[in-house]
Amino acid sequence: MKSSLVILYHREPYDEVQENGKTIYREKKSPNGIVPTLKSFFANAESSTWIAWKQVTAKQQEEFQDRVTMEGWSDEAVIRRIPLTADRVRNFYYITAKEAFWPILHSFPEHFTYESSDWENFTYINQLFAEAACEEAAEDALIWIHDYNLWLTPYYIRQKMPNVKIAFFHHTPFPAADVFNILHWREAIVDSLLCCDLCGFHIPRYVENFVSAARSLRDVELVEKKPVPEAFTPFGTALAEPEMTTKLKYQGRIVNVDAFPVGTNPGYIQEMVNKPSVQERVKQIRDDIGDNKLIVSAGRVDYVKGAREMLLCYERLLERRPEWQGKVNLIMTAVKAAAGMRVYKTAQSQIEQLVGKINGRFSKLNWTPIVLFTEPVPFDDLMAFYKTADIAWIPPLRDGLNLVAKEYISAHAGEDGVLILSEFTGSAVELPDAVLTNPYADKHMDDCIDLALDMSPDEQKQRMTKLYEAVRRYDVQQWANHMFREAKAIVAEAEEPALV
Ligand code: GDG
Repeated sequence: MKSSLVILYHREPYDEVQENGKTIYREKKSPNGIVPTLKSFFANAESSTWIAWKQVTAKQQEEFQDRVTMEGWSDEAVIRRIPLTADRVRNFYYITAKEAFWPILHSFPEHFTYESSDWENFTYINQLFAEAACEEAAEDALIWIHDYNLWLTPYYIRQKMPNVKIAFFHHTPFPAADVFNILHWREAIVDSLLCCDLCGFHIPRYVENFVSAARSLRDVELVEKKPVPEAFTPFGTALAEPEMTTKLKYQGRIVNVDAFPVGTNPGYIQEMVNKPSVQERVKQIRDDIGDNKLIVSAGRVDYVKGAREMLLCYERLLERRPEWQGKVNLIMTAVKAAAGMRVYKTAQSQIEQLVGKINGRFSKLNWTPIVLFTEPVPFDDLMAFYKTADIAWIPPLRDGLNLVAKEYISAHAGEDGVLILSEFTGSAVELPDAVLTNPYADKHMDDCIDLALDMSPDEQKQRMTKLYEAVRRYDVQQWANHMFREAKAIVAEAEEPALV
């Protein structure tokens, strides 16, 4: 049976576990709930397919099972896996995507390397995804593609299925045209994105950046532009935009463009932080640190995430205001990248060296300024860190959105707590009640950490109430609903008789 919904996401939605000699595919757990949310749409579609890649050895490839079903999901929901050898994965994901596209998407042209990229391999894998999608999709299906790893897939699908509906969502920023155009494969990428019916981004600024890149390369007509939806700050901060393009026309086809940021699942996070095991952990942490202020900073090692700037600011704090020595603790997760992702090596050693230096310089027998985790901490621990922390410090130099901000707010609903959030994260234009910080300006960073440490409980609660309102209103369900609502509207529009 052909599928009415096909999702292409390079990550698999399951953990592979062995039970009683059998392989079970169990839904992946994450606090933001993207997989469980998409599951509800899978359940409602008559039949659906999720396509992802799976790294295999040559031997595994021989007897590879390319279609599996997940425990607890409908039998009509199939996971289709594209087997890739380690070499192909390395060239596709670790090198071409992370060394060429990632730095450009995040406006770090100085990190861009072109020589080691393998465009042929990238194209080949995108073609494999497109072929699999065309095999699975019904003629009137919706194909929803996620992220820049699959930039070329819409083009190859459109060649084979001229009438199928294609939606694409970018999880990263989309940079200004003069940065995007550094990619010398820019025409192929833009041509492919212009094959979509809907091209989605987190925030209006990225929509506008895409539109200006597309119009700098191709004769694209601007059909409709509107004031930005009320969820977004229209001015006054680094990534704000007052207006947003919503429709383009290229070679006779309409391309809808839109901003709908990913949300989190606040109800689930509250359930988690109130579990007895997490409450017990919260109590242990409080017993350990007493009345000290606790700051949490969570994320992956990545030069875009601003960990270096945050650590330098923390060091300046302990120097500038020595009364905080022994009175503040920073818990930091900087989860290291997969082995072989050489692009993050420098960022990782920078973090480790700075943490070592700060701890070496300021530690006392009974106090260590920073606790660093480079392996992922268990989910319950992360929830306990959020719940206990007086401050969440999120300093990226650039970030598509940042879900940690929304997770921290969800854990503090109705309570106090301060969120320091970089203006250069997409979520900053949704969360103006955070302490918005500019990680490129030392003095501004210093003022923001001072403000957070000195903020009265009343002001904290007032800000947190507004922050929670924004996170609750635009949660992960709303994100997926938005996408499916828009896709349905596109189908309806296409079916309307043309006016003559
Ligand atoms: C991309 C874009 C965009 C972090 N440390 C641990 C841990 N985490 C979890 C957090 C959160 C997730 O990882 C990180 O989410 P982000 O949104 O911050 O970032 P990316 O992974 O870079 O994701 C980003 C996102 O896509 C969605 O569109 O927001 O801008 O770059 O959920 O909770 N989880 C556990 N242990 C840890 O130590 N268990």
